[in-house]
Amino acid sequence: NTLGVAVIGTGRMGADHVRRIDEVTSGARVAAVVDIDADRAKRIADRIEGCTAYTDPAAAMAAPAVDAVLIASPGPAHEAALLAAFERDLPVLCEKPLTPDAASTLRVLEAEQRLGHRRVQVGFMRRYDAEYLRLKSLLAGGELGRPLMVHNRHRNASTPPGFTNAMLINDSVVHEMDTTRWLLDQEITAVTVLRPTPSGNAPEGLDDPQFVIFETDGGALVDTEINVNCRFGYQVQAEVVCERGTARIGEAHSLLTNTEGRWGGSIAPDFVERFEEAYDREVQSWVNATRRGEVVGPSAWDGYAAAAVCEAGVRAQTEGRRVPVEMIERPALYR
Ligand code: ISE
Repeated sequence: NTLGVAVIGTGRMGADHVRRIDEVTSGARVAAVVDIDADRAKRIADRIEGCTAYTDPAAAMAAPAVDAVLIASPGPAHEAALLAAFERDLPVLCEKPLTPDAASTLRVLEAEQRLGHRRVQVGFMRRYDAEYLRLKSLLAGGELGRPLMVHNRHRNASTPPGFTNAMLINDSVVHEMDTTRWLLDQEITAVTVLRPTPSGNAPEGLDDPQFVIFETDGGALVDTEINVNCRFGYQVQAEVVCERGTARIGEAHSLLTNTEGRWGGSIAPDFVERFEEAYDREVQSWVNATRRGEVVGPSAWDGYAAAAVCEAGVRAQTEGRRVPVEMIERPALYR
């Protein structure tokens, strides 16, 4: 029972997921690709046996060969695709953000609750990164004591054209929102954003870097340096400060060289490379669970919680003050 997957959106992430399912993932095949650019969809479909190109997500989902859906279109297109998948009760892996704001994410939560069972896994891939997994199990084991603070660094070499201050929160810092909730098993209760004088590398209209602070309901403080035009590469690091020690990941010391009086290693250029194995594990885990008839991983509730924190984050950024996070109570389906 090979899982026939429809991949919606063939941009950077979508095209990478098509390659992954075609070449890396076991137990699944790409049965359909969807893109508003018909030529692009067809070019990709033509390279894969038994794969059909579509421009309309709902039409792809209606195809008998399609058993599950991977949504990798731009965020504003997610809600319609999710609701179409629910209509056919198809399992979904949806790239982050689940939807672009808390109100639309709530509509998705309500629709999934009407189905009566979970259908969605959200693509917070850091939860599948080997180093984050080790950090999570170390914290859960309790030997370092209670986490007091987390220091995150989130650096991109550069941003695509049109990247805005709001995207800095919604597309980038959203990952730290999710890893904070997941690592600490706490909810974020308030967000503050501070900004230094922008870097000379910052494109017009973007204040880069920024410094984002979360408070949690467990009394922890979490800071994130978000620095998305650092030029030198893609770097994601986290240090958790606990009562009896600290734990740090993201140093990327898998290969160290000594030469010409210097020591060093290399830095991945982008997230597709840095998190390649995490994406592989994420998609394989989704496929395995789906074939067993189960839903695992970050849920639509996690997508909603992140969206609620994003909303507070964008307000904190524009209003220049500490903004409390407003969230509904966790529905029974997600407990
Ligand atoms: C991008 O959308 C991602 O999800 C990357 O993980 C993040 O590092 C980047 O800043 C975002 O733009």
